[in-house]
Amino acid sequence: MSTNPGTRDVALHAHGGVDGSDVRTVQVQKSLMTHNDGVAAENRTRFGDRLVLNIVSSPGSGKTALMERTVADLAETLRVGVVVGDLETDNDAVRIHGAGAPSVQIVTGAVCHLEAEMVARAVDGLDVDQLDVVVIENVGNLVCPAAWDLGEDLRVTMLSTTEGEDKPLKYPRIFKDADAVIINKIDIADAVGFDRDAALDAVRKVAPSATVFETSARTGEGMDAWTAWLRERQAEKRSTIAGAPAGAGVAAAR
Ligand SMILES: Nc1nc2c(ncn2[C@@H]2O[C@H](COP(=O)(O)OP(=O)(O)O)[C@@H](O)[C@H]2O)c(=O)[nH]1
Ligand SMILES: [Mg+2]
Repeated sequence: MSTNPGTRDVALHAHGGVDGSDVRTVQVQKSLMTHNDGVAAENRTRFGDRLVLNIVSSPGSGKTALMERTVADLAETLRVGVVVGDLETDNDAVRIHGAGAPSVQIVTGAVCHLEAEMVARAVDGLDVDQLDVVVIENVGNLVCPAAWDLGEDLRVTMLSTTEGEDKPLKYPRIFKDADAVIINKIDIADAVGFDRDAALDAVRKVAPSATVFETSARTGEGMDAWTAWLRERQAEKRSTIAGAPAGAGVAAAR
């Protein structure tokens, strides 16, 4: 067991014994979250005026496919680097690299979400100064990643047409904090009997202020609106930080 309160060993092994164990577990978890929030703040400082996204969804919604297209579509205008989290394999980092962007894979083993410290270590493998946008593809999961700030500016939650329209209602926490919600795989919406109105209603109910995109990472439909939004957010962050007093180059914490 590690002595560092921010390591996963503590969280994994902190499930106590019998009497009083619940209280102890809560305290450890709290300290873990406090530690995480501190590292997330350091990440935010380190990212400077780069736009940083945290993309979350169920496994297989199309996060990596969307990123492959996004980095290719933005190649002329923005330099994008990608950090990818998965329980095993570096398949996704290889795919992103194949699409033309630097990428770093975090292999989390048994951990079902990324933490700020994992991102801090991964970012050592990216030449951040040479980037305009950093995308963090979180581990595929609609529950665990919700609580962990990674130092991002924007959280993007993805839902695909094959998952069922009510996912935002069933997993509200991960949708309610989203700055954008992407409904992906619209190319097969009809084939899978996707009820678009019901899905949009569910998203609006849980995340009324999120910007909603409907995309197909397969055909490219909807990509223009998504990449235009990213360019706007990136320009906005850059100008906000350029206009901030010296030394204040830190975006507000989420
Ligand atoms: N038809 C269709 N398939 C897609 C789309 N986006 C991703 N996929 C497929 O869905 C599967 C999972 O995609 P992937 O990008 O690995 O999902 P991730 O686990 O969220 O990163 C792959 O077989 C993709 O080719 C899409 O927009 N339309
Ligand atoms: Mg992926």
